[in-house]
Amino acid sequence: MPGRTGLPAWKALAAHRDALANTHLRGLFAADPQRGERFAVDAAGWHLDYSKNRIDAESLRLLLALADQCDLRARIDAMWRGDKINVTEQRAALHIALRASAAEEFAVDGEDVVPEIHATLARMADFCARVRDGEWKGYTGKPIRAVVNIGIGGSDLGPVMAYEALRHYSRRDMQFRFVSNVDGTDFCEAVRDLDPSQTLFVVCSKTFTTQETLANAHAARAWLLSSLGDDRAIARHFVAVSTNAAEVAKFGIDPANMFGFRDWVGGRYSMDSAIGLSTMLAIGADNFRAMLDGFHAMDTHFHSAPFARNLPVLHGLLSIWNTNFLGVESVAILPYDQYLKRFPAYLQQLAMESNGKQVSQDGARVEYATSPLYWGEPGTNGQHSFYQLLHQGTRRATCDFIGFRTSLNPLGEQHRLLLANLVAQAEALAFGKTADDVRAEGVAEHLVPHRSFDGNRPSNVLLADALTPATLGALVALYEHSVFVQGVIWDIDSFDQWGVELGKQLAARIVPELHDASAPLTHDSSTNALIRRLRRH
Ligand code: G6Q
Repeated sequence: MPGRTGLPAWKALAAHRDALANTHLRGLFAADPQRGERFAVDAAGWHLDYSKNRIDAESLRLLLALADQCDLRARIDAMWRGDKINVTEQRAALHIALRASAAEEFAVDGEDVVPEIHATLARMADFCARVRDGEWKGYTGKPIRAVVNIGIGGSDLGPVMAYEALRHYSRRDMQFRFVSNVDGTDFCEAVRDLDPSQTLFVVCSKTFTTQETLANAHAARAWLLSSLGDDRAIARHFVAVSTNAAEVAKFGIDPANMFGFRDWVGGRYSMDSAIGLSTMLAIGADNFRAMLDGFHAMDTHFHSAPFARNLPVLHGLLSIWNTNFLGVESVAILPYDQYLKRFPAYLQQLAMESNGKQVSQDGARVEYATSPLYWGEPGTNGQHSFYQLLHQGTRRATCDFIGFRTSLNPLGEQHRLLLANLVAQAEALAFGKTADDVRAEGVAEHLVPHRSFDGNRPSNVLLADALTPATLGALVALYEHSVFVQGVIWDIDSFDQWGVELGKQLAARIVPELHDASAPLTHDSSTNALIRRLRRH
């Protein structure tokens, strides 16, 4: 089988890109008055307008042919079957089972995993109800009023993003904090105004061996015991979410207070597993289930819709077009909703840890670009900062604008202002402003180049009616599947993360070297000098 760049569709796309080189979005829209409606798709409460990408009907036809030639359908079926599609770790990637209905079956190694998932959800719901109702008491008999999630990476970014996104639906008489960084500042600032007797720690770690999480969990235990003074308090103030019952017990958390999941849930795909316990504590079990239903609706669409009308497939293929054929290097995630302020950070991990790889599944170096960089901020704030580069810079980025028709906090005209800005930015990027238009406004000739906009800069617009648990779930599932589609086209394992290992190993070696000033240093001269400098201070 030829490598990806040798596939007929890949070659045809390269030729097609050259043929489109002088085409501007202005021309494409002028030639097809229906383009805005034609290049759009709806699924699971979301509307994707992808018409402002530099594509025509032939580009789409060729991208869909590329999906076929990369066996996308077979790879989706393999995911659904629970095959070990995470080849380097020999694991299934079956996060779709986390949101399956009780009537469905998903098997790993011949065992249906859905009953266990629903049993865990029921335990989580029962626990959350008891904490929220005040029935679950702290060691001194007071109800819990603060929840501190301790975890990092996939055990933090999903929970904190979901909490912030769904804050509107959360208990306002409780505090929710998220501690991830091994920097002691993170923990100290998170707990400084909390009452230990009313604080519950949720220690989230799939492996329960992660250095940062264990350091923070030990700090939490010391903080709690310095106030409550009795080891028996741990059982009332600590719960764990993990796959590793032995390590949880070793830490001193009663396995009865542990919520489990399985190794076929990748960290960055785990916010809808038991790792979502803090989310459920905040929004309640019914809202959590509504979020799972949103995930499930997008899963069903992804699995069953023809590729030409399939939202995650089209979204993923457009990223391939922009990355591999138009040379775009980054994707700006621009939610026009303040509640989604952590969504860009969440997506950074989802996309870049999944597809930031340089070898194909069989270990050969790839000869094409893989994941672009992801970054972003909520609009309209970003407009007053980095949008300058998006409009007139020499670096090419694509933008995903995300917005909601209605606001959860209507405030006079403000939602209309917000939405007008979203729509205007996508329009400005696509169509720009020609030098002639600028001159016609009477601008002095020497300023014309400064005030012209080339346009022809691609973007997607994603709209839903309102930010609800269900639309959030569907949005996350859309990106999960888009990332998978891109990984299939790039022929990489989107579910491992070996690239994070080396830094961890080197840090483990340096910790004792910082501690012991007499330890010989055998690194390079820069690393040695930095360690000596840090020892002095
Ligand atoms: C995610 C990664 C990584 C992981 C963290 C935390 O896909 O695997 O971000 O989530 O390293 O790991 P633990 O949950 O095991 O502490």
